[in-house]
This record gives sequence, C-alpha cells and structure tokens, in this order.
Amino acid sequence: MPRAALIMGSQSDFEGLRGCIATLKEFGVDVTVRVISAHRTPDLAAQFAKSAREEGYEAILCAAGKAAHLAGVIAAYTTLPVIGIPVKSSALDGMDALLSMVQMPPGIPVATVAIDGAVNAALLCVQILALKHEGLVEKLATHREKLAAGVAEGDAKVQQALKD
Ligand code: RP5
Repeated sequence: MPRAALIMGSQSDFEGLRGCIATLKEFGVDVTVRVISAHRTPDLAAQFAKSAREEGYEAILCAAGKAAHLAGVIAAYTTLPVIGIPVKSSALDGMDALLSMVQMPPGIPVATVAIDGAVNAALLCVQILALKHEGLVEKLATHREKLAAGVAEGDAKVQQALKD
C-alpha cells in the first residue's frame, strides 16, 4: 500500500487539511497525520524526518503557517520528497508561509503548492507515489476525466444561461 505522512505545525491547521486527507484516502494512500512543530518540538521534527524512510513513508507533506519552517526542516533531515503546504494563518494571508517554503536554498528542495493548496499537495503526492505504485496511474487518469466532465458541465450551463 502506498504510504505517506502529513505533518502540520499546529492543530489549528487541521480543518484546512481535511480535503488533503480525504483525497489521499480516496486514492488508497495510507496516510499518517501528525501535529509536529519545527519551532515548538524541533527534536521531534528531526527525529520524525530521520526515521521516515525506515518507517516506510514514501513522501512527506508538511503544512504550516506564518514563518513556516516545518517543510524545510523536515527536508533537511530526509531525502524523501517533501511537499510544502503554506497555510493562510497570519496577518500576511499566508504570503509569509509561502515564501518560507518556496524559497529554499539550493540543495534542499521543498515542492511547494499554493497557499492553502492542500488538495493539490495530495494529488502531487499521489503522482509521486504512482511512479512506484502502478495502480495509482489509472486512478489519476479517472480523476482527470472527472475534472474534464466538470468543465464540460460548466460550459453547458454557461451556454444555456446565455440562451435564457
Ligand atoms: C504555525 O503557526 C502553525 O503551522 C500555524 O499555522 C500557525 C499558528 O499556530 P498556533 O499558534 O495556532 O498553534 O506554526
């Protein structure tokens, strides 16, 4: 079974991550969800990242807001792919978290999605896991077909509205 971890910097990030968790589960990814803070529990963050590959995780998603160092710290301690989710939880509307995650120094990448882009983070994770777990390739194709059907439906509604 494909396996990933989703870490958030605070319990206050949790509600915005429900879609991410649901998406991973829909694709059959075994996801471990934890609250671990790079600033408030730095030793635990390091320990989690150092043992992540051994524990069987294949990718790590990190969600955090404000001066969001979680993804960078986790990435520093593992060579697993790390996906950063900047959370909008500050007076700066998440721009601080976005820049903290996306502007990593050369050598330690964090694949950063949009501010509050948690569902895209889940999908990117599935795409990474699909390199090894072939069953996910078909599921991703089906998901894209559903997206396309949604657009076609929206187009039909707009065309109808223009006639009304
Ligand atoms: C970050 O600071 C967390 O990821 C959260 O988005 C933000 C606020 O945390 P709390 O003060 O609500 O715990 O570390």
